[in-house]
Amino acid sequence: MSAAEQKIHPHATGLAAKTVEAHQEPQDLVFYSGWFCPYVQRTWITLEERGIPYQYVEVNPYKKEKHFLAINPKGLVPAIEYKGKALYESLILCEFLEDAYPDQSPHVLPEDPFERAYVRLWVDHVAKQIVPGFMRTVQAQDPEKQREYLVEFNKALLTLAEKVKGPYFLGDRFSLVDVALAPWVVRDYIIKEHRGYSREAVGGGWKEYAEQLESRESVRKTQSDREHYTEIYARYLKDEAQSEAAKAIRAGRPF
Ligand SMILES: N[C@@H](CCC(=O)N[C@@H](CS)C(=O)NCC(=O)O)C(=O)O
Repeated sequence: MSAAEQKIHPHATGLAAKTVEAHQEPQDLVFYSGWFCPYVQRTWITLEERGIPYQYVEVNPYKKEKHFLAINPKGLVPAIEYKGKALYESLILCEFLEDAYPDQSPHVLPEDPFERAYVRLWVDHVAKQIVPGFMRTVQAQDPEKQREYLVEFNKALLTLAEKVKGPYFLGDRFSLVDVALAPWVVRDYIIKEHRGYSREAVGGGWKEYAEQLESRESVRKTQSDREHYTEIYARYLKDEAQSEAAKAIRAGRPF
């Protein structure tokens, strides 16, 4: 791991810093987070949406510290400890929070089995098409490749946008599809500034939907100041990042 990655800004800023401050007390659920991480933000949004009590612990996953590897052997954030037992992987954590706190409303998964499966189907689209599409567009260095990946990324967004009932994916109800996607929507200014992306160009009402996601309270409350994300993405834009995700994208491996 590069020295630069080990020296990322040490803590959340902006609105996220206030949320961190409000979650310092010990709880059954310890949330191991990295303020900068979009995968973390999924789990964090779910915790905030559902009003689940949690203790926030900041980790720099690039340091691969022993105490953290004991919680997540992959050394990735997010991870949690729930009553002393450890779990990780952002979407699995979001689903775990549904199962472990069944009486806590609201839920991000509907009750109806068809609707639940339908949500998972579109979460899968976000995970397999949209997120890798974003990363490929950011990391590509050849201008022709950048354009090609941007076209593919826009197509993946439009496919989803056409299914949005509005204001959120399922209509009035905020669901796991919105949760899974929102962290990349709030980071899309990076490809707007550097890769020619525009929300308008996607079509299908994408711009309106993206605006709903970024203004949701749980999304805003888990967001740090832009300048610190910009530092991190500068390495991705030069394809110099050494994170597991960056290496997988470079090698064309699924992540
Ligand atoms: N598939 C994982 C991805 C988590 C992930 O890649 N987290 C990054 C931070 S954004 C990390 O911990 N990186 C450390 C590394 O790559 O060594 C999830 O959904 O939770």
